[in-house]
Amino acid sequence: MDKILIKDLEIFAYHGVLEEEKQKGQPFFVSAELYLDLREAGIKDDLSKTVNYATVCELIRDIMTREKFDLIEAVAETVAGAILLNYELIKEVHLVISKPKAPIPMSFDTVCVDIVRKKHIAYLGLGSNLGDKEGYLDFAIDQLNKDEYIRVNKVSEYIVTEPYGDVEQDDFLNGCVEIETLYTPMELLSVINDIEQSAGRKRLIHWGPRTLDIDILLYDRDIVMEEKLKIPHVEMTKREFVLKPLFEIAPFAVHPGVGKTVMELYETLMGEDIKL
Ligand code: PH2
Ligand code: MG
Ligand code: MG
Repeated sequence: MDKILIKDLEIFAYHGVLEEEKQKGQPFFVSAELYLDLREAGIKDDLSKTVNYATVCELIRDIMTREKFDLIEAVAETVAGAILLNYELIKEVHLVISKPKAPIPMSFDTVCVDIVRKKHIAYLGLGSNLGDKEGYLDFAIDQLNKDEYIRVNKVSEYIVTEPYGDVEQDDFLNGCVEIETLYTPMELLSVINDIEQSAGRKRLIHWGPRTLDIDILLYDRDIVMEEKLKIPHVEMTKREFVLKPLFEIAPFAVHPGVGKTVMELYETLMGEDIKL
């Protein structure tokens, strides 16, 4: 992808673990690679189709002079997040923050942190089969959207589905959403657990009735195999109540484990050709 580069922007600031660093301050240098598509701006010679690097520099300066952090890690994290949140067009940021006058009693050129942060695309499955089912799914979408680090891009129709599995229970209302997020998979899991909790979810019976269930189905093309979190969702290829709404909003999203699109998975599950 194209990028805009800012090299060694000098900013005098007061970050450091030592009290003296917070009192006296020192120079910091910031280099940033901003990933965005520059084609249209280049063809049309139009600033509104790109980002103004001067305003990005001002944003970096404002963030670095507004607060005193202990760590350059924290400076970098905050600056990267602010750039991604403030500029819709920027999809990814590579950031180097260096501190050439760091208090190290030896000769050295500089010390720096170098991080990569990006907007991730994830697909979530929503389900409810207790109480105001539609209200709970709407609530989930609302809460996701209220989170500063999440934006809901697409919402499928809600469909009524028979309970899958052996538990006798009421029909479900299911749907899927596409989100853009700065969260890691684990952070996202914790956010959706909180949303389930605030919808009054009680974990009484495994696979039993619930006011609100939110599952991470896909997260970029990543594979996550943690004790508490498996992505892609392990059951998704077997479930019509997942694949049908997911097909509606993301037919060409790829399941990285089996290397197939949602459309192919849905066709395999249903045993028939499905039209777009
Ligand atoms: N969720 C389950 C178990 N069974 N059946 C349907 N139809 N919809 C669901 O969301 C669902 C289910 C466990 O998450
Ligand atoms: Mg579930
Ligand atoms: Mg769940």
